[in-house]
Amino acid sequence: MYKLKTTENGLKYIEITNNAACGKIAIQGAHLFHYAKTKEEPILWLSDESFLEHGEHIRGGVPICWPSFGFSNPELPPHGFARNRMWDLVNIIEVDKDTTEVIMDFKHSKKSLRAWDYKFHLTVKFTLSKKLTIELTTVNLDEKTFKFTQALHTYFNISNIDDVSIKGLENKPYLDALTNEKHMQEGTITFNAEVDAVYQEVDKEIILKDKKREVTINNEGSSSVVVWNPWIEKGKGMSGMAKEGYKEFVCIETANAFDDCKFLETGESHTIKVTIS
Ligand code: TA6
Repeated sequence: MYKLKTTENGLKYIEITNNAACGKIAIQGAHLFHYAKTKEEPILWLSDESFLEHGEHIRGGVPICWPSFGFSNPELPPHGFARNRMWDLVNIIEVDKDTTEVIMDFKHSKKSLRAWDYKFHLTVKFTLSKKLTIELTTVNLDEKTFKFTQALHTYFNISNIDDVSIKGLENKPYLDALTNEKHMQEGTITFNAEVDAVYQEVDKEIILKDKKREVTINNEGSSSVVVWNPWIEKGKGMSGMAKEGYKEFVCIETANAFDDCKFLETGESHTIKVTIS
């Protein structure tokens, strides 16, 4: 079952329910801001102070960072413009009683060409079932080659930041975005301070181990992963985040960032995909 709804603050979204899961996807940014398996705690975190207001940034869920991750393109807003624009709903397919597919797209416009002078077609396919998959495909419709970076900036709901660990990134090189230094990951990742790390050469399943459950993350078309938690001080200053909000989530972001940036020639496409279970 699915419904097109609008929040009291004017944010248009699609509400999806099937036997296996439920979800909510805002038309603005094609932003999935709720996903939970039936009778389970949400997998995705959504800030209690998130605006859910048309034109405002949604804090949580899976922001689509495109065509640039972070500040990698100084001419664009941080994390690019795709997450702030209205996408088009292409189709909703109820594959079976446990599976719903939602396809949305976003093409270049006079406005986007002013910000980023390339013609493109961006399509995202969400599959909500016992697993969540998100596939984001970029097609270069321009006569020029373009470079882009991107991330599915997933906020995972956790019991407490003190009680989680991340496996699967051991012995991977990473850039510490806080110091701009490069290191090698030793052992599992735990948290006792702000973490903002871009891992490269990622080639296997990642496991987020929480007190209450384990969540697995498998990536395709991506060899970089960003791990982020703002901790106390940074967390206090983040828009749409409560003072203690940092305790409730960790971001593990399937990306094409930094060394894992992508170049597309005319007519070429690239798909990045995350499977969360
Ligand atoms: O992905 C980590 C990061 O780049 C952090 O440095 C922090 O800026 C975070 O994204 C939040 O970004 P946002 O623009 O969503 O507030």
